[in-house]
Order: sequence, then C-alpha cells, then structure tokens
Amino acid sequence: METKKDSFCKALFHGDIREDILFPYPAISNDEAESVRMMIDGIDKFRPNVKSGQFDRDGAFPDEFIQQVAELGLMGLAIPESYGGLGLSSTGYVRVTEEISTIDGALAVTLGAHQSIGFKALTLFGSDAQKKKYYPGLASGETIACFALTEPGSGSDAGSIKTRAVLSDDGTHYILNGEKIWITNGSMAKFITVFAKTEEPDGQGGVRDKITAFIVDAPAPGITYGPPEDKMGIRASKTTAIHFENVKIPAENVLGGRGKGFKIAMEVLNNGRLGLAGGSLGGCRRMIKTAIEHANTRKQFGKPLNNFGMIQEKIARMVVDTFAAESMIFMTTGLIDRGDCDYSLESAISKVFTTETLWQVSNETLQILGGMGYMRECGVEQVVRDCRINLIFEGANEVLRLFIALSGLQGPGQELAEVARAIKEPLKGIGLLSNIAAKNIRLNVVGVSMLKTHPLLKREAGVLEDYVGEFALQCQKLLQRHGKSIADKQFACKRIADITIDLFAMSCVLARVSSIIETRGADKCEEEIAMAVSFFTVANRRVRGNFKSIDRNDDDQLKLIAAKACERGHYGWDVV
Ligand code: MYA
Repeated sequence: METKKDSFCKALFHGDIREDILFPYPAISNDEAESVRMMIDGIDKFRPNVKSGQFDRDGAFPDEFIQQVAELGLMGLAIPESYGGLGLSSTGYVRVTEEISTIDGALAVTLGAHQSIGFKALTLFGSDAQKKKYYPGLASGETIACFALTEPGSGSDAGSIKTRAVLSDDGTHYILNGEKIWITNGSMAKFITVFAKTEEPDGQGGVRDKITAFIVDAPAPGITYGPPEDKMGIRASKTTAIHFENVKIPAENVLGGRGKGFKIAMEVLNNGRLGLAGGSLGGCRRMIKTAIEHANTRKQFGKPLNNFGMIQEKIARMVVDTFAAESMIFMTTGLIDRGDCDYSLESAISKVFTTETLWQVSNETLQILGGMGYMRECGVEQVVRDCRINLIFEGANEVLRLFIALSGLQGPGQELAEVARAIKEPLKGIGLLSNIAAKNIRLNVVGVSMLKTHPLLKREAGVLEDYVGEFALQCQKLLQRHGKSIADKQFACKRIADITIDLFAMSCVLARVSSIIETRGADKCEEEIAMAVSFFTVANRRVRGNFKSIDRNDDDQLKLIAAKACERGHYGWDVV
C-alpha cells in the first residue's frame, strides 16, 4: 500500500486526493524570487544578442556567444553559491530555463543538456570530493557537461546499453569501450556522464551485468566524435556520437556507487524532464505573444483578427493549456524543493503535457499567422521545428505514458496480489481484507472528498472527486481483468496514462486558482476562474471519453488494421 511519502499521482491510483501535498499551492521565497527576477532581467537584456535565425541557418553558435552566455551566470544556475553557482532551487532553475526558451530553443537545449542532465548525477549522487573538483568549472562554463546514455541499439530501452567498463587488475581505473549517439553537447563537453555495464556480484556467488555511472573527462586518448548531426530543429545545438575505445577512467570517477547506474539515470531524467517541461513552457509563452501581436494588428475583412471567434478560441485555448502546464510544472518543482515526496510520475506528466501543449500552441500560432507564419523570416516555423524533438527526447512520450500507467498501477496491483494471498490464508489476511473492503466501500458509497478547494470552484472539485473515485475502481477492474499482462496492454495503458495526466492537471489548476483567489480576492480573479472552468470543461470531455473506451473501443479493429498494413508493407488502397 502507498504511504504518506508517496506521490500525489500514485495516490490517485488508490482513489486518494492528497490535499496535504496539493494545498497550499507552492510559492517561491521572496529572496529567491528577487534573484530569479534579476536573472530574468539579465536574460531579457541579452535578447538582442541572440541571432536565432542566423544561428539556425549556420547550424552552430559562435564560440564567443557561448562565452557571453557563461558570463551571464547561466551555466551554474543550481550549483551552490559556495562553488560559484547561483544556488537556485528547482523552482528557480526551471523558471529561468523557461525564460531562456522564450529566446531560443537551441540555446535552452544546450544549457539544459549541460545542467538539467549533463552534471545532474554529480549534484544528486556525487561525493563532496567530486563536487569540489568539478563544480567551479561547470558553474563558470569553462567545463561543459553532457549526458551519455543513448546508444545505437538502446534508446527508450535504457537498460539494454552495451557500453562496458572493466576494472583494471590493480583496481585503480576502468577501461571503457562503446558508442553513444545523439549526445547534445557531445563534442564540446569536458565532463561526460557515461552509463556503462559493469560486472557485479549477483548475490549467489556469481556475477551479472549492472549499469554504473561514470564521470569521463574529455578530451582523452580513445575518445572520438562523429560529425555534427544535421537536424530538423534546435540546429545550433551540437549533437554528435561519442566513441570510447579503451578509455581510461580513474576508479574514483564512479558516480553514486557501482551497479547503481540505472536508478541514477532515471533520477537524473526525473529532474531533466522538468527542465524540458519548463523550456517548453517558455516556448508557449513566446508563441502566445507572437500570435497575439499578429491577431491584434493584422486586419482582414475590415477587422483585426482578434475579432474573429475562431481566432479567439485558438488564443484562449493556448492560454488555458499553458496555464495548466505551468500549474503542473511549478507544483512539481515545489515537490522537489520540499524534498519529501516521490515526483517521478509528476515530472513525466509535466514533460508529456507541456511538450504536447507547445507542439499544439506553435502549430496554432503558425496557423494564426497564416502565410506569414510559413515564411522563415518570422521565426515561427523555426519554433515548430525546434520543439518537435521535445516529444521524443528525455523519454519518448509513448514510453513515458507507459511509465505513468505501469508505475501508478503498481500500488493497487500489489494490493490485489496481497488480497489474493489473503483469500488463501484468510486468518492471516483478515486485517488487509477489511482494509480493502473499507476502501471499496469508501470509493463506491461514500466517495472521495476535497475540503481545501475554494468554494467558488466547488463544482470543479466535485468533478475531480467523482473522477478520482471512478479512476481507482477502473484501475482495479483492469488489473483484475489482465493481471500482470496489463504491461502488454498498451491501448489500455495509454488510457490510464491520459486520465492520470488530466487528473493531475485538474488538481494543480484547482490548487493554484484556489490560492490565487485566497490571496487576491474573488472579485479580482475573473480570468483565473474562467480558465479553471474552461480547462475542466475540456479535460472533463477527455476523461469521460477515456473511461468509456476502457470497455467500448475499437482496439481489436485497430490491431487488425495495423497488423495487415505492416504485413503488406504499404497503405494498400487506390481508386484507379
Ligand atoms: S537523454 C536519453 C533519454 N532516455 C530516456 O529517457 C530513456 C527512456 N527510458 C526509460 O526511462 C526507462 O528505460 C523505462 C523503464 C521507464 C522505459 N524514476 O523494469 P523497469 C525504476 C525512478 O520499468 P525498464 C536525452 O534524450 C523502476 O521503478 N525509478 O525498467 C537528452 C524499477 O525499480 P525497482 C524509476 O523496463 C537529450 C527499475 O527502475 C524510473 O528497463 C537532451 C526498473 O524499472 C523513474 N523515472 O525501463 C535534452 N523509471 O526495480 C536536453 C524506472 O526498484 C534538454 N524506475 O522496482 C534540455 C531541456 C531544456 C529546455 C528545452 C526547451 C525547448
């Protein structure tokens, strides 16, 4: 069973809305808010130096430009001040990343690959000696970092990497061999976090392969790079393959302990995904501004575009979805800063929702700008190209949906397994059986209740209460129907993930708007209340649709169509 330490989203799978986590909506301290505002001002002043279109066409940032960025202090945002960084919290870090992304996606990715993931394992798992050695260079930008996990045969399936490190006979160093691909900052990084297989005791007298994380200093004999990748977007960021041939790594460069690398990679990505979500949020902010400037000034049929209902709808939906994304992201960074909750699902959800929102928002902005949006000089097509990768890297959104569903279902799954055992041994399991019975009575008869939402949002809170109860019951039903093979039922997992995403988004919007009403007074919150109502209206439709299609769907037909098409190898129909 989940404990109080478990995450908000994992509790939803049990039919619990953890208001202790949700309320009050997290706020940044006044001191930090001041530092963040100063950084944002600095970034804003730097804006004219960023020749985004030029860098995109050149496929590179000039070296002196990266130097200027480092001088702004943007390389060590979350590194403690004692090591030369700015010591920002997760909330502060993500807010600044958001701002950088309003200027240029490739720049945000370069900086994000450096600190969101490049040296994040050092921050989370490094020893004091390692931090002392590397932090100052990383903070000043003299040392750029990258994160080397992906390989030719291992993308989403991160556990299947082949790169190998073998400890020397005298135990002083490892020898590293393998190939990493699509590494952002690859060829410019002097600090490479490399994940490699090492042989570890299996606990039964034998050995087995596990993953270990290493700091690899570059350049070094045996490290070579592929050519810069010719990418669709974020073209000015550098992406290369890195080859390791008999590269010597000092034994003290192991990060977080031998064999711990898989969990380390996952923890780094839990953080990185929030940086990416924050970056995507900045993209939304920029696109909304561009769309509004155009809608306010461009006249057609004698009126500015902002007079037309279809344009109003687009702008409003962009604003509402961006508000929902922002509410989730800063709820989750608040959880990280609290430090006592698991946030793996929340960060995956923030990544999925915000990257998909930016994809939609940039596409709609291009549509509002019409022919002008399609022209390279206006910069919107660059954002559309730049943001496409966000749905793929740091965990493809499909893989993250599976992670959200399966990780969430684990709690009720264990509970049901315990119930099955308890039924076989009723005397031993009596306590558990009565707990489950009580939970099901609560879900079926009493329902879930929220007490802390502002009364003006009572109707919305009611919708969420009903859905969370139904969600837990539907999860139980699916687990009873499929057992462990739920992991192979991707159509069902996708629905569960999509419902979880909406329930988390609805919860964060409720918490944030409740807090805003409480601080500002209801009469000054007309717009926020309208956003909450509007978000709930659309999310409500999606959730209801997903619940319905758990039992009534076209999954079998889709499987048949896909199987036949794949067997044939092409579309298969023609009218002539
Ligand atoms: S870097 C490369 C990104 N790669 C990925 O994201 C890989 C995706 N794959 C995975 O995440 C895993 O392989 C999955 C699990 C999830 C598929 N937190 O049996 P398992 C635990 C904590 O499910 P698998 C890039 O693209 C799990 O509970 N724990 O494993 C950067 C279990 O634990 P236990 C987790 O089936 C590009 C154990 O692990 C998590 O093999 C540059 C095994 O789990 C988790 N999340 O696969 C980007 N997941 O054994 C720059 C699993 O105890 C960005 N576990 O039960 C910069 C941004 C800046 C802004 C830009 C703006 C435009």
